[in-house]
Amino acid sequence: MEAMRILLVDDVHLERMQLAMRLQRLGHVVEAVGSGMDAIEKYPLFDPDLVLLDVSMPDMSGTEVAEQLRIKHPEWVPIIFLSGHDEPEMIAKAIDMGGDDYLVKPVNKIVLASKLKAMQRIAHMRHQLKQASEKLEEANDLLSKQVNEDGLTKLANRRYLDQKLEEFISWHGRNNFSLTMIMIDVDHFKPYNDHYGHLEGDRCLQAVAGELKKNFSRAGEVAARYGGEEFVILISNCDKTKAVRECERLKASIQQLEIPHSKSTTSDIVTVSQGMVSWVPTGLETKENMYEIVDKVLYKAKEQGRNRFVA
Ligand code: GH3
Ligand code: MG
Ligand code: MG
Ligand code: MG
Repeated sequence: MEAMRILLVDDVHLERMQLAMRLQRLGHVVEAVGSGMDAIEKYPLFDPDLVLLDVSMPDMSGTEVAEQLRIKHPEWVPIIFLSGHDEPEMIAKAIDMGGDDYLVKPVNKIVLASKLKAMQRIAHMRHQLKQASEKLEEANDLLSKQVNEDGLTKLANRRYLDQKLEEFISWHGRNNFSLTMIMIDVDHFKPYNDHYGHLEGDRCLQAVAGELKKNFSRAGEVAARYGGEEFVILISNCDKTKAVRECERLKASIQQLEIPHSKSTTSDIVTVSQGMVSWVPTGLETKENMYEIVDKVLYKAKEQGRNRFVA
């Protein structure tokens, strides 16, 4: 069994020191304090597995200390009371006040050692429980991240985009703010894949996504993979004038990647087309409607020669 961290609280210096020594000899780590106030202060710093608590102390009784500890620290750490009294009523009261056990002073060596063993079992279970719940929390965090993330590009996925678009529509509708939505499609991506291979195609999408992430990661901005080689950007509280600048910026940032594309009839590097809409939602628009509208605008950009945006 592993050693415990024991917080020992007793106002009588000699008794405290003797007991501390015995506990240390049994292999435990001991923090010994002489008053209830000190115990309450030390508790969170020391993070004990067990508290040995003298009942009768001048400033604050052991039962009062136990009560306070139980209120302040909901995670249950065993408390064993120490007392010169062995009346049943005293024992019953101490347990009622949040104690787990009761030892009569002077504490018998054998009794002490065996009670400590029982407490070690509890400490061991507590540690295991804590580890398990930490692991569970980690797994939960990972899962909730994965649920909203596109595996290839690490951008937000369609699921997250759908959810945000609905939220944005109703929020901007309520507050009368402009919302901007940009749909982006990689130009001539099928010939890119055919010529350079699917793996290189994936790398190209990752590079494009990297630029989207870089350019649209502020609060109120969402960069997501809509599907295939298509992406959608949402920009909160953004009107058309500002949105045009964003589209220009994005076009330039994709171009500066200078990814060679020998099969493009638009350029000799990878380019994108963008369809953009900026509007003040009524709040009644559906996400399906908006995808359809922005897709039509994107189609115009394709028709007009690609590597451009249409608003
Ligand atoms: P346009 O300029 O009109 O957009 O032409 P395009 O060739 O880009 O259009 P099209 O929609 O015909 O081609 C899209 C291609 O994107 C086809 C598909 O194989 C490829 N694609 C979709 N998702 C992925 C992916 O995850 N990885 C790779 N490597 N290719 C993908
Ligand atoms: Mg005392
Ligand atoms: Mg496409
Ligand atoms: Mg395309």
